Amino acid sequence: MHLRDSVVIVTGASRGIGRAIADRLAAEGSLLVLVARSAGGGGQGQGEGEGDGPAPRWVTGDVVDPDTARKAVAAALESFGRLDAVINNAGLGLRAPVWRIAPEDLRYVLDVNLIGPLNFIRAAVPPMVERGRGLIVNVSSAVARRPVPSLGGYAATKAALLSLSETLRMELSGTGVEVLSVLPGSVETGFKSAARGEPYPERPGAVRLEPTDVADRVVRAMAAGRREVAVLSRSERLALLAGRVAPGLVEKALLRRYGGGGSPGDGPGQGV
Ligand code: NJP
Repeated sequence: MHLRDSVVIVTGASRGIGRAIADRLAAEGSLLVLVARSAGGGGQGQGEGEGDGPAPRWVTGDVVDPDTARKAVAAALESFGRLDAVINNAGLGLRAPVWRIAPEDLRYVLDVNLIGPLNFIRAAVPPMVERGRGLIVNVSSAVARRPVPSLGGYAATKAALLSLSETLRMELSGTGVEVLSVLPGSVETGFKSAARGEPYPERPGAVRLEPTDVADRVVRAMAAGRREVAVLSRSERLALLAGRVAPGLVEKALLRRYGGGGSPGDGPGQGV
């Protein structure tokens, strides 16, 4: 897709990866409708950074509420006359061994990570199909494909989103509407402090991606018409590769690193 003058909705644009994507798209000349419960910190960013086009439209609301998606699509059509892409990026973490997950936490995170994107898909796909073009981008996670101790509940929500995303891509073939699934590894954002469940332990020295790394790859994948992009650090790529050759060894290494949560010494923050 051509990014200049394309009209793009980005959810979860107030900080982190969504904000970096909005900035990158603004620099490419895209016209933005940005969504979050808060409209971000102001100043540079949120699509206002380097672009010379009109200011982005903000829709403040919860992605779990279908009205937020309807308002965002209406804002795109009213302000810019069309809608080219939706980036379902808003999401929430959940950290706990599976047997300690509080059902209400998983239900809430599933709502944000799955029903949120579904609301935007339901609102955006009909006008896109009618126009014969469009792109839906769903930000899932690398853990949707690679189980990691204490991230089973979160991974389940992102695997559900990935499944929805891949099915939608097949269903829309021939309509001109494309679907891109994004699978990031660990990224340096406020994600861990916002997460439900048990606190993430400090891991000093851990190598994480920057939100701008993910934004660059997502925007390039959008322009290139890719159907999937995994954005991983070098060590994550190596672990994924090793997991194919020696799955047992990689599981043991993951258990050593993250803890299994199955013994008294394996409580939150231990074994990492
Ligand atoms: O997270 P964070 P990231 N309704 O917490 C918004 C996935 N991912 O940028 O509403 C509407 O910095 C929130 O804004 P606000 C991850 O699952 C990440 O790291 O004002 N908006 C903020 O703008 C997620 O899908 C990592 O609080 C809601 C944004 O979402 C995406 O990447 C690894 C909302 C969250 O910003 C972006 O995450 C991975 C709601 N109910 C996948 N709830 C990683 N960081 O390591 C939240 O594999 N937001």
